[in-house]
Amino acid sequence: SEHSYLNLLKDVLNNGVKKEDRTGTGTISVFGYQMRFNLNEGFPLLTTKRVPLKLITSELIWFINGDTNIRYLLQHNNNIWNEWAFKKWVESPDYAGPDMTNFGLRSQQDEAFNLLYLEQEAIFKKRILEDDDFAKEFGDLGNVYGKQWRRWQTSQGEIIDQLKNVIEQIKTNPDSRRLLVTAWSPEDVTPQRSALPPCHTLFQFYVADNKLSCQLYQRSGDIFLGIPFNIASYSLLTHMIAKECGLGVGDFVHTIGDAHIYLNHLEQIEMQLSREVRPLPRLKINPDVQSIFDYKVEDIGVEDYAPQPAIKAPVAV
Ligand code: THF
Repeated sequence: SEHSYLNLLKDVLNNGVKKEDRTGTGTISVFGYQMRFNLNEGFPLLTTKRVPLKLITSELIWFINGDTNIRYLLQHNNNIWNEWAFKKWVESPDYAGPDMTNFGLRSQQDEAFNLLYLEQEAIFKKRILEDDDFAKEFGDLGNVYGKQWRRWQTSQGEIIDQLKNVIEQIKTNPDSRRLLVTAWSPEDVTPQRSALPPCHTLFQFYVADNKLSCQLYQRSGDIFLGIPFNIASYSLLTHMIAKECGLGVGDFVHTIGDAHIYLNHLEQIEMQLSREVRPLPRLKINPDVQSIFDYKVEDIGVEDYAPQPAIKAPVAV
């Protein structure tokens, strides 16, 4: 239930160690943590703050479609991957605007700079949406999830559709202990090949009693902003695949390596922990969609979702 997540927040606040990180923000962190959500108890979308399911759905459909270009996300008013594409642009010879070095931190600390940043970000978004060549060059994040799940490239030049294959295996060989999809490729985790090495390294399915369970190994998790998205996203994926395979749903097991709270999220977390938990919503999937590859954002929704208000927080880049 949602308490698994709230306990994660409390455990890291109480037992986490201070640790510097790539982004320069600073974190408190623990290593090795596991949560379990029984998907029959409701859909695990947090109620102690509003979590935007529309953004989670469009991101997941983007992955499932094998897309790695943020243009699709922007067309769905989804801005959660902008910073990583923007970074590539402002560090390229093509960029001629004001210096954007370290824009993530500076935009939080310097209001004048923040205005410059917002201006450049708006220009960037408009060009991604309107200019095909620009979008091809600067909208693509490289070998991120969509590519790795659907178009894994082998050193022999073959393409492997891991997602399609795992669904086929769940249908024909449900007792298999090899129902895995990996996003992590040692060849690809260089800045040239992917904007951000995948946080969701690997996931595995498990079928028992005609129910489909899923476990994610996440190497690194931003507990306040990312983890609530990730829980809902993999739970939704499990529902979609279970439906396609004629199975019920079991558990979503979430295993995290470096589970961290950014130091600029502490006040938000204190507020969230002071709130009462409400009943989880129920997932509604359009029953007419047969294949996981045919979903549109409108096909997914929740019922009886009555969360407390959203809590804003800066994302570390
Ligand atoms: N980097 C960091 N630092 N944290 C992450 O969670 C993260 N992600 C993805 C890639 N890199 C990451 C991007 N996922 C939000 C949520 C998920 C993200 C990125 C950002 C976020 O800001 N959510 C807001 C709402 C945003 C909005 O309404 O536009 C929220 O309040 O939940 C790990 O997957």
